[in-house]
Parts: sequence; structure tokens; C-alpha cells
Amino acid sequence: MPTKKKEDIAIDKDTLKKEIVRQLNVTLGTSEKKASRQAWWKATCAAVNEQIFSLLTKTQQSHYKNDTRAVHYLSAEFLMGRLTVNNLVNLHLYDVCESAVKELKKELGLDFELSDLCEEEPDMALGNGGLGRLAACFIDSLATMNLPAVGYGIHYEHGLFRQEIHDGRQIERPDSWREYGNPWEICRPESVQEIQLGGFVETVFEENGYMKKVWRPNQVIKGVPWDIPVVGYNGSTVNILRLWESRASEFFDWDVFNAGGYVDSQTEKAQAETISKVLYPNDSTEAGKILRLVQQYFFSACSLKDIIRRYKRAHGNDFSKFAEKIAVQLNDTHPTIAIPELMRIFVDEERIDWEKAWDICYKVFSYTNHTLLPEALEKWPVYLFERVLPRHLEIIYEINRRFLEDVVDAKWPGNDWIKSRLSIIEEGEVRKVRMANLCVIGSHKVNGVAEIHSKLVKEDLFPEFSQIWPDKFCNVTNGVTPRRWLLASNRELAKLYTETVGDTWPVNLDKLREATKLADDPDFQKKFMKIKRNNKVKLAEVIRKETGIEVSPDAIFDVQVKRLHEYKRQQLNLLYILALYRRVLQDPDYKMNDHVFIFGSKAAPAYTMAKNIIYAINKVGDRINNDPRIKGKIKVVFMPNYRVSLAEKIIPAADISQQISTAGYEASGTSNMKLSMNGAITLGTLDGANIEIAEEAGKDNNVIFGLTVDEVKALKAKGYNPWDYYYGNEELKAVLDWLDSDYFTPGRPGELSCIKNSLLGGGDTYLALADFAAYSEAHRKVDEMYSNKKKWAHAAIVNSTTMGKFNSDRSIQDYVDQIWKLDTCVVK
Ligand code: 26W
Repeated sequence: MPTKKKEDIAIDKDTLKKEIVRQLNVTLGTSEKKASRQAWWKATCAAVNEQIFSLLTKTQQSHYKNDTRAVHYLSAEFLMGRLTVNNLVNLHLYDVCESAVKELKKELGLDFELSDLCEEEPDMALGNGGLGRLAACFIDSLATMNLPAVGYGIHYEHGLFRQEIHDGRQIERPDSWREYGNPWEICRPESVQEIQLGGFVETVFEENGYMKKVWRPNQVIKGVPWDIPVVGYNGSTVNILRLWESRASEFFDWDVFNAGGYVDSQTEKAQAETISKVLYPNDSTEAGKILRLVQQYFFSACSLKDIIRRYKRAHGNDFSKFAEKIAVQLNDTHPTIAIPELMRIFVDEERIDWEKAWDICYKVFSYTNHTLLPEALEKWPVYLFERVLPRHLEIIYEINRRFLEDVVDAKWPGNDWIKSRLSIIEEGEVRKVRMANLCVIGSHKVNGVAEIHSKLVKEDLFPEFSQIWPDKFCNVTNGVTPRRWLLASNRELAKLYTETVGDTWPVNLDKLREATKLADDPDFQKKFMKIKRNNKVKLAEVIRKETGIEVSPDAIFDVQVKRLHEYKRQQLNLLYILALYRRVLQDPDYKMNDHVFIFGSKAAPAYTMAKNIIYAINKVGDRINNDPRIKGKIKVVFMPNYRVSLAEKIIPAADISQQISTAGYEASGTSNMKLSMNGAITLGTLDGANIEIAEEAGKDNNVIFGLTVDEVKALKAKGYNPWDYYYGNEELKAVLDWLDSDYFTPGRPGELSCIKNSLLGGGDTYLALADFAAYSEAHRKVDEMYSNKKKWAHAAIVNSTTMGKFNSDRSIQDYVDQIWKLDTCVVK
């Protein structure tokens, strides 16, 4: 795909300058003299929006005219981050805009550049972590590849909490990303939808003797759509991300109001608006909260109504082409309720026979699994379902009855054990609906997110399902968009690549392999490492500003950025830091490169152990950073409030990418791809996509350690005893015992003991102690490698230039080929 040349750019610098000032005056209602930076930022966005809206209209017309098949990506989370830089870059307007702002600065005596304006934008943090950011990368790729697609999600008023660190502890503060307005979203009152909740189901006999089920809900909720334009790179397709905001329906308000219940009507209004108020901050444990189920139904039902409305505009009430035109991807089980909802619409409202309806339904849906953790697999108590979605529960029972009788009993006659395993309903004291089983039964394709994960989904999570439908299961390895994660966030390296291999690499990342040949070229190495150092200087400044800690850009920048979870093993990283610190204390001449350990991580507010690990990192850090005896050889930095915009500053500056999950637990990981793409060496286990990254970049250019998936299974089967490792390793024992003292929490001994206790008394579920020795040895190799500047530069360049596979465009192409069967629609 060719990149747009200057002459194609739809707006030139002078016009843009005028347009920004005009927007400042007419849209923001302020003057050049009085305007705040925020106003200037918004005016700049508004000026660019004119371009975007015209492309959006063209895209929509072209999709409608061609009656294209489209994919609808249903996700409870879209972690978009900031949009300004990305939109400018994708439209090839960044440089033009940068010089426009520079000239305005000079002419009007302003005190900022474009990059300062972009810092005004709050992150759109409508997601927890990997799954939400993946959705954001995917919609960028879909637009870039000219594929007809709509993202559907929830317009949370409050995204993921803002993290503050007080005396080393995480404090959660509300995030209010749109408090002062968001220039990128457009409200679409003309596309409001209404959905129903609660009540009961009535059986009605019609005149012709047919029986029908009628749902009599007791609540109606309005879904107001907000559209965020998704600008493809090269700027020809602009798709939309449609996010639903909940409001009270006027209809119901009015009823109560007329009955003299003004106050009650306000309560009802508040209740309705609660639905889209806040994102649940859990990324692995399902709390089973009724509001979350309502959120899931709310956005799934609004989205389906929207899809059907659009389908009917082209095809009327003839649903025979529905599965041909519509693909719906379920991003994990969160939108699973869309399956029974579509059946309800077909059977109850459109009066289609069950068999016919089911035949359309399962062809429409496909499901991506993102986790094997048992506690993350969603199960909803039947009694909750009964209260909120009584008709859906009946439909689920019917789907289940037919599946167990027609499919399971045919394959394993009379085998009640298998039936109970495969049933959508889990029996027990509290009966539960297993959303993953419903997903597998109601979808035509099920995919995992990395080779190893997909294999485990098939063999360990759904072995019987995969015997029934072997072709249903497939793999699509995750990817990340190189537009955001390299072109926009590491502009100097991007420039070097463009000079070296031409300007098509942002859409064809494999092109960078031409630069792999230069991995040993002294001149190229020098340029590459200079850029890395510049990025480290910039990050050191951010670290100083945010934490007050001084770090040297000549030290190794060793990064572990991801949600905090015991399976991701930030505690293993901490144990090694303690060991290293102890070595230096015992031997002031201990040979090592200066080493900065950088963490960025939020813990789920109710996950106590995760919060304790954050506390321990901060307390150990305080002690080490302020210990003159070690002469600054080790620094430990915990960056507060890790989020997309901070990731964009940390990742380009990383030397080491820590990907140290217990093998078999990290489905894929995506920070591993971003870090490698930016020239970090992976220090990791053979888990998730690490395996494929090491395959692409070569094992010699990364440092792989630790138990494999099979070894983890074998050790657990044999009976794992963490005490063996404690008594078997003097250094490990010493650092664990250190945690019991008050060395890191003066006057308060035992504050960090919980970490030792969970690793020993608690059984060390994630085998941190079993991997410690191998991890420590891996660190030694990293340090040795870093001492050899040429070898290090070689490895960094090879990593960065061989990540073509992890372009999210490749992931999307895999979805298109294996699952969605979509055609591109180039917008003229
Ligand atoms: C509370 C319910 C719940 C359960 C799971 C909420 C959110 C989840 C997500 C599935 C957690 C998640 O983000 N998983 C990550 O998905 C990434 C994208 O595929 C993978 O790269 C990560 O390995 C996986 O942990």
C-alpha cells in the first residue's frame, strides 16, 4: 500500500492555521489572546475533524451502496488512549499540523508546540488491559485495511480508575475522561435504541392455536449512541466505534411522573444511568455483580438492534441473507448474551422457526477466548438471570436441551458425566449459566490468541467440544498496530526506518526485515542506539517529574508493564531485585551494569495480594534508591497510573521487556510485541506469544528461561513443594526471610511478610520459587549481553525489525480468512 504523498494531503498548512483559529473563535468561543492550551487543543481537533467527517460520510455511503458484508466487533472494553496524534498520523497531517502550530506560536507569541497540545488530551481508558487494547488495535487495522467494520461497546462515564500512590500504596480515584468534553465523539440521537429488562414471561395462545411466549418487562432503558471515528492509515476508510450510553426511557419516566412521583421518577432515572456509569476494574476475577450482567445485556442488545435496523434498511424483513451480510465477533464471553438475544428477536419478534433461526444465529457469531484462568470464566447465577432476563433464560434452556439431546447424546449415548460437563447450566447449590459453553455452542468459530493458548483452549479447556466440532477451533495470534506503537510513539526510530526501507512499513511491517541485514552495520547500530538513548533521556525526565527518582540513561532500562497479577509474577521480579541488592551490599565491587527496574501496573481494587505486591515494590524501591552504599547501581521505579499514554513513553525507552508469567497462564500478551518492536530484548518464559516472538527474532536475541507448559503441568501433578526451593537455595531463603524484617518498612516489621507467606504457606500457585534460579541465571546472561555493546545493538535491531508477524493487520487478515470471510471496500 503506497503512502500518501504531500500533494494528496487535503489541507495545507496555511488553511489549517486559519481553520484552527476559526474553530477557536466560533466553536470554542474564545480569542487567541485568552485561549487556554486546552482550548487550542480542542480547536486543533475540530479543524482536523472536518477532514475526518467528510471521509466518514464517504465510507458509510460506499458501504451502503455496495451492500458489503461487515464485521461487528462486540467488546465491553475499548482501551483507545489518546486519539489526536494517532488521527493526525493516520491522515498524514502530523507534520503539517506541527508546522502550523509552530507558526501560530511565533506569530501570536504562544508558549507551546503541537506535542504540548496533545498532552492536554485525557486518555480514553475504557478498558482494563490487554483485551481492551487489543480491541483498539483491531479497529485501527480494520479501517486501515479498508474492511467494513463497526466496533460496539459501552460509553462508560468513568473509565478505569486513576491510580495514585500514597506511602507506597495504591489509591483509586475516579477517572473522568470527558469531564470537559471530548472533541472526537459525536452523539447520534437519531439512532437511539430502547431495550427491556426484568418482568416475567407470559404464555399466550393465539387465535390459530399456536402458543407464543411474550416477555412482559418492567423496565425500559434508552441506549444513546456516541460515535468515535476510526481513521485508517492513509485516510480513506473511516469506520466507527459506537459506544452506548444508558438513559432512562421517557416513556417510563412519564408514567411515574404522572402518578405524582417526581422524586421516584428521578430515582428511576438515576438507576438507568448507572448502567453505563463505570467500568468494572477487574481483569481476571468475575464478581458476579448484577449490574455487570445488565451492562453486558445493555450494550449487546443495543448493538444487535442497531445491526438489524441497518440490515432491514437494505433487505426488509427477509432474513435469509442475514448470515451472509453480518458477522459478529464476541470479544471474550462478555457479550455472550447477544446469542440468546438474537434468537429471541428471530423467534419471538420476527416469528422465524427455531431451527431456521438457529441456523442463521450460529453462523453469525464467533468467539475469542482470552484467558484460561478458571476464576475469570464467567458464570452467572440462574437466579440473577431469572430476575433480569427471564425470557433469555428460557431460550438458554432450550438451546441447552437441544444441544444435550441432539448432539451430546448422539455422540456419547447415556453418558451423564459428559453431559454435566458440557451443559450450559452448572448444577450445584447455586445453579449457574456457563457463558463460555454458551459461546462455544452458539458460535461457528472459537479462537485463542496465540499458538500455545489456542492449543490449550482445545485440549485442556474444551476437550469434549473439540471432539464434537474439531473444525470449530482455531488460532489467531494477537498483534498490535505499528501506527500507534512505532510510527506515532517512536518518531525518531520511525524516521530511521523510513529512510532505510522506504515508507510502506507502517502497513507492511515485514518490510523492516530489509533493515535486519543492517543489524551488524556499525553506522546503523550507532544511529539505532542513539535513538534508544534519546528515548531513555526523555523517559528519565518523565520519571524524575512523576516520582522524583533520578535515573541514568546509561543504565539498563528493564521494564515490566502490565496489570498486576500473581500469574504475571511481578513478585518474581521483586525477589530478583532483592537478591541483586543483597549481592551488592555483600560485595561493593559486584560486577554489574547499572540497572533501573521500571514497573507500571494497576491492581484490581479488591485484589489484596496484588496491592500488597505494589506496596512491597515501592517499599523495597524506597530503601534501595536511597541507599548510598550501592552508589546508584540499582534503581527501582514504580510509575503511578500506568495507562496507554504512559506506555507510549516507556516502551520506546526500554532495553529489557520482562514477560515472566508462569508458562500456560498468559494467553498471549501484547506488551511483549510492543516492546520488542521498539528494540527491547525479551527476558521471558515460554508462554503465550513469547514463544512466537522468540521464533521470529531468534532465540539468541532474547533470553528465555524457566519451566515450560509441560514441565509446569508435570511439577504440579507430582506435587509441588515450594519449601524445597526455599531450603535448597541460600540466596532465595535469605531474600524471603528479609521480607519478615523491618528493613524495608522501618519500625513496622512483618508488613511485607504476606508475600513470603503466599509463596511458602500459600503453596506458591504460580511457581515463582521453582523458576527463581533459572530467572536469576537469565538475568546474568542479560547483563553479560548488555556489556557487549555490539551484540546488544544487534539483538535490539533484530528484535525490532522482525516483528512483522505481530502487526495487528496480520491478525485481522487471519480473522478475515479463517472466520469472517470479508471483502475489502475501497472508499474512493
Ligand atoms: C472480570 C471478568 C474478566 C475476565 C477476563 C474481565 C476481563 C478479562 C480479560 C479476558 C482479561 C484480559 O485482558 N486478558 C488478556 O487478553 C489479552 C488479549 O488477548 C492477552 O494478550 C492477555 O494474555 C490476556 O491476559
